Amino acid sequence: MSQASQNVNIQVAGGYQPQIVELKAGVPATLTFTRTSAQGCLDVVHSEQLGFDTALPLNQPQTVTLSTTAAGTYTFSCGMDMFHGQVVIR
Ligand SMILES: [Cu+2]
Repeated sequence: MSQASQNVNIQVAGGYQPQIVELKAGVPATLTFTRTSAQGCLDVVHSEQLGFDTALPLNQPQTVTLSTTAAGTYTFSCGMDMFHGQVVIR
């Protein structure tokens, strides 16, 4: 992970792996979600707090860009708010 950017890969298969992502404030960040299991209802990942709402076609990595200007703990979830992950910006 360089200082210029932060790029985290999250595998989506019955939940999020890793489930908690830690990022440095003020460094541009992306999350790349790859759904590798057709199980469950994880075909959408969204976060009102972080400002994304993204469909996750099976085995097609999807990247979202985050603003890391405000430190804090943010939640993202599947489309039905059943599975959750966290982004911790500090
Ligand atoms: Cu769900």
